[in-house]
Amino acid sequence: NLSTHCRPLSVHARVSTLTQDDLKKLAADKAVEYVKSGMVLGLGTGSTAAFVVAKIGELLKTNQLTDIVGIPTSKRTEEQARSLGIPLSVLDDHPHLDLAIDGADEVDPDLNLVKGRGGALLREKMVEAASDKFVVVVDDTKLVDGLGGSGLAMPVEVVQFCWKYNLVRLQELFKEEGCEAKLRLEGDGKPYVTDNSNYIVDLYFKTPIKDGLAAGKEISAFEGVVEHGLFLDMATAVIIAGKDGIDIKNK
Ligand code: ABF
Repeated sequence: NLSTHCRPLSVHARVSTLTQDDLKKLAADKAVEYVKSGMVLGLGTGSTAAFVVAKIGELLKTNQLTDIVGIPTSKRTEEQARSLGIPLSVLDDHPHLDLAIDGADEVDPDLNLVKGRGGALLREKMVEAASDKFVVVVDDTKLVDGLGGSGLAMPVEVVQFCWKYNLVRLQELFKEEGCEAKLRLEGDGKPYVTDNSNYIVDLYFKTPIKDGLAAGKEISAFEGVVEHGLFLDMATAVIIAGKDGIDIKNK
């Protein structure tokens, strides 16, 4: 089981300049310690999760892990896992997962999350909700006092049909939080399209969301909203890498 502790890094590691990627890899490697042979495993999306997938591929190649079935949370992750020879399946065939490991955009003190800046929120939520354990890997820049408090986006996946109608409704819903809603665009100015052929409306808050549970319910009640990036009461543990070492917070 994951236990709460802070493992200090060596003096050398502390004084040397660890990059954000080094921290992500530290968290990823720690999380992979909880992967056991025979597991059905949710494979997250994003740069931190990519380190997890790479490590699992490495352990399978050297037979330190066997009989893993990976359930990818995006086409990107599916491609990476396939290229590493990780056996893959889908929820249809493996509706029950032992463990899912994924990154996050924000983590609050109760281990509630904002996810989906990478655009994979729908598949992430489906896979992670089906897992016995959901371990989140982040560097300490992701910690916030309240969700929506980082000033960065909280994504909502919406159907393409009349997306503007839902964008306006979402912005109105969070008027008190000073919400600004924007359609996510690609570099070429075209709308970003998710793996599920939907659009993403990114919500930017001036003040954190007051009641995440109520907010999630209200967002989901809009017809045409497919999923939102509030992952509440889902993480069983969060592995946080900072300059001084790894901290593991358990639910
Ligand atoms: C996924 O990747 C997403 O839910 C989240 O948006 C993002 C985090 O990316 P990174 O690890 O690159 O910061 O986990």
